[in-house]
Amino acid sequence: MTTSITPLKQLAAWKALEAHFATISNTPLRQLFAEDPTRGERLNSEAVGIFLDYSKHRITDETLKLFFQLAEESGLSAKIEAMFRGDKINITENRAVLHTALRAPRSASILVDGADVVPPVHEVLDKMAKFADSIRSGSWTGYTGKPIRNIVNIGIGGSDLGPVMAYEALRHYSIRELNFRFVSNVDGTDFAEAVHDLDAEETLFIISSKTFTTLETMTNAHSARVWALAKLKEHAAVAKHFVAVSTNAAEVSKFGIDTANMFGFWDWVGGRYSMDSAIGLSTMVAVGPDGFRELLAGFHEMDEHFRTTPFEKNLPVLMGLLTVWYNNFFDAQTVAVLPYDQYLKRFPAYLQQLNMESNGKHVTLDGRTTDYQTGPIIWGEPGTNGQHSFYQLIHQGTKLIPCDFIGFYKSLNPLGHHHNFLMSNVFAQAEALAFGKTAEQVHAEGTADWLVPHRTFEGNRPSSVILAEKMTPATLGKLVALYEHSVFVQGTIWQIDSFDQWGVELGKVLAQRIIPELESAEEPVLKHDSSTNALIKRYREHKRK
Ligand code: G6Q
Repeated sequence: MTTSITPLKQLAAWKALEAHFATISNTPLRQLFAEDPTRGERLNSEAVGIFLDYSKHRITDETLKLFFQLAEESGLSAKIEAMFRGDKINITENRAVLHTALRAPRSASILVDGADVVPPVHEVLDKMAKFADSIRSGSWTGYTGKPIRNIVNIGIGGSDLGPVMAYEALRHYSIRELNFRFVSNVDGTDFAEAVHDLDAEETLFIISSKTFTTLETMTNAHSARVWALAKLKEHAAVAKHFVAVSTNAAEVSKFGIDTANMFGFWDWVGGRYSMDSAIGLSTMVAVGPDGFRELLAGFHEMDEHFRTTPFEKNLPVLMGLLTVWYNNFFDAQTVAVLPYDQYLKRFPAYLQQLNMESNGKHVTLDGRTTDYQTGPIIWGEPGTNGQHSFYQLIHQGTKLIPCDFIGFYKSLNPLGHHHNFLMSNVFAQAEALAFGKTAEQVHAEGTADWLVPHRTFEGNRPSSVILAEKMTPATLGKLVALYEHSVFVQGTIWQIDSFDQWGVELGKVLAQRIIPELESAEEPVLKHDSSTNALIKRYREHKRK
């Protein structure tokens, strides 16, 4: 536990923000834009090829000034340095938080407990590159001599969401001769459907698990071994069809995987921050070692921007502080992330874990219960699909939902007018949310009186627009790092540990207790609450029928 921290609500900047909020909370964006014709050109920042327009937020220069002051009073600069330096800022697990070291150049040096972590990072990257090249070139063959055509990543949570998201995002750059599948759920359907049309002789499993003890992953890994050996027969085949990504060499070799085919990482890499560690092995096989290094370079550029840029121009700082503004002052419960790029279809799901597992906490670093809201709910779908379903609620519902629109100047698949149509929707949605349509305007269109309120849009719904050149490995790295650091900024303001995840433990422990109660031949003596007891009994009865 750290020494006591001045509670957030007692900080001078927080109090000033409360007073300031009272003065501007009802000011419409229409008015803010009318009063300052330069607003749309002024309130933006561009760095490392990422452009952020934050002019359509319910803020003034005063709001920003107070938030930068809040960031200072919260010690954000020192916290950033502490993270990059490798201090053990994950205090409840006594760990350094060094995903930034995973993308540090070879020439860098970062010490954890006196040892430089950069050389081992590059050793693993080099080993991954050799392996990826051998699969891509066909020189790594299966046990019966056939080249590998299918890669199945088995992992869950941080060992799945990053690889899936990155594979989808970088599909344009991926080797088309290989099929990639991802199995995460302990529901047998996930595994069965993933392999039903695959030939075990041509299939390689990457078992991705930091601990190599996770129930879902190990259950799927064992089923994969049974499935593969049903065709390949010899146990020796495991070495040619299974590799592991893990920190646990003992469990990896117990499973039967040669540790020569194990790719390591370290306890200072959190699961949800691990897509650029060896957990990204499937990504590297897909896009090749050069593509993966480009991805890492993109991450690193954003890291450097975050570490060195004054708050006023710092993209993750701006985004993080804006999230706090709506979360804590406007009582917004969620943030919608709306990528207008089909390749980013899994990005909102990825960000769900990144944000919600990091900042879904209610105890501060010094052990107090927060008397304010922390992490928002993250959700979203790629545009324009959402416009034909849930956008209605964002435009005319009763909830305030800040939106992040993400778009690109260029499409990787230029096709007639598609891209202009797509991007026109980004600009139109942000415009409609901010400025709406007044009753006068609706009236002037000849709408019947009784229908006017239904067709009026009050506007004043905030959004950010994030633009970049096109989807590339480097762009993806920059975008992910942008959100990672924004999450860090939010966690710093809220005084929580963004890097632990105790909240996922209890359910896991209880499931372990219930498994034998579902499987035992004899009727178990159930000692849960009456609802859980009844559900277990009912399940056993129906399973038997
Ligand atoms: C992420 C979490 C969690 C973790 C999974 C998988 O930050 O710690 O999502 O990644 O539980 O864990 P293993 O990689 O150990 O199987």
